[in-house]
Amino acid sequence: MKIEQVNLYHVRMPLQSHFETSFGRITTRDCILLEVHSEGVVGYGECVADYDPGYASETSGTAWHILQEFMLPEILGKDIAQPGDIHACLHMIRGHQMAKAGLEMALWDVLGKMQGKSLRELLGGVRERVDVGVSVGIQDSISELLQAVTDYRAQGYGRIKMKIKPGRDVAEAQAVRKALPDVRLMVDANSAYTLETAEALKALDDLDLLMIEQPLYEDDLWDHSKLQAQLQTPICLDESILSPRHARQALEMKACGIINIKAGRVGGLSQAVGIHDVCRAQDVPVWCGGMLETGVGRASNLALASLPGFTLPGDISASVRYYQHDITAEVFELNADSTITVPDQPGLGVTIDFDVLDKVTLAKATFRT
Ligand code: OSB
Ligand code: MG
Repeated sequence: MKIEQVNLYHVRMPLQSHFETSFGRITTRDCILLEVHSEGVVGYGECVADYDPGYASETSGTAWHILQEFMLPEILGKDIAQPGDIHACLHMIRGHQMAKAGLEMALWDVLGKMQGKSLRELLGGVRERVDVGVSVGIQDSISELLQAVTDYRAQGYGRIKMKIKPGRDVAEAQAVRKALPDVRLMVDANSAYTLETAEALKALDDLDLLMIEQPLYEDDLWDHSKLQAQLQTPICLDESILSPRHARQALEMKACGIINIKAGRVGGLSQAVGIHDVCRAQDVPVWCGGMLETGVGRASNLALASLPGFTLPGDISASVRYYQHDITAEVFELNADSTITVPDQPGLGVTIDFDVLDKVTLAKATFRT
């Protein structure tokens, strides 16, 4: 794949409803859409860095800067055999996983279109539909939370994740468990606790939760290990795991029992598959996390989640949960069995709706050899 031209679109999408986590509330979602031109084929990738550095240190602004100044000059004109090979070209760029992952995703789309293979086929996925759940933000009151989760349950979601933060955790989870005794339930703290404040989380052990996601700071592997020893509920790491090495170390330390894999957070699909492989070799379950992606990133997540080790439902909800008008012509719908069907067309299997893209694009730039 000769990389001849890359177009960047800074996109800002209005969310259907606000999304609140322990690090803040958003009403719009930023991303960068990458459009790679190679030998007559055009592929798309989504860089999932948000406008603000709340979830991770990368932002749409830093990703644009790093892509423009460092990554694209390095990659333009290169002939790449496999999408994961870009990391050898970019080895002098530390961090910036989400920027790298967006570029890698576009190359997977190009490769699939050239070879007439879906991303699922290219990655070795084994399922045609994948189990999914919905991630519910922190609500203004417990009654609004109960309304939100029962609505999602009625729509067919069999797994619900609720966002928590100190002071908005145990009572909320107890209320949801009481209202939905059979739902597969879990919580996500997005690094809002310390070992001391996490004492409160021990009460969650009575609620039959699937897992507690990322209670402590992202660089606190060791403290997660101490906390896991005090909890029955498995800890799942999200923010802490940026590479297959981190995954191995976290498992060696018993810092978690489950890993959330987001291709963006770990530098791309090839590293995501690498983490999947590390976990699968040790029978550690993984699942596909989400970053409120557009249809482009959602297609990539569905393909990733079709790999055999993804045995828990992913944060991959139907398109309408996020956006009224998505930038892809394809709309992802929830099947009656709480699954979403994995695209089977070449590459990501999605087409861009340029009328919508135009309306949500804040800035566009073209880079050529
Ligand atoms: O921590 O999993 C997270 C969204 C943005 C940033 C971080 C997270 C999330 C979600 C939403 O939980 C998952 C989704 O539905 O895309
Ligand atoms: Mg998370």
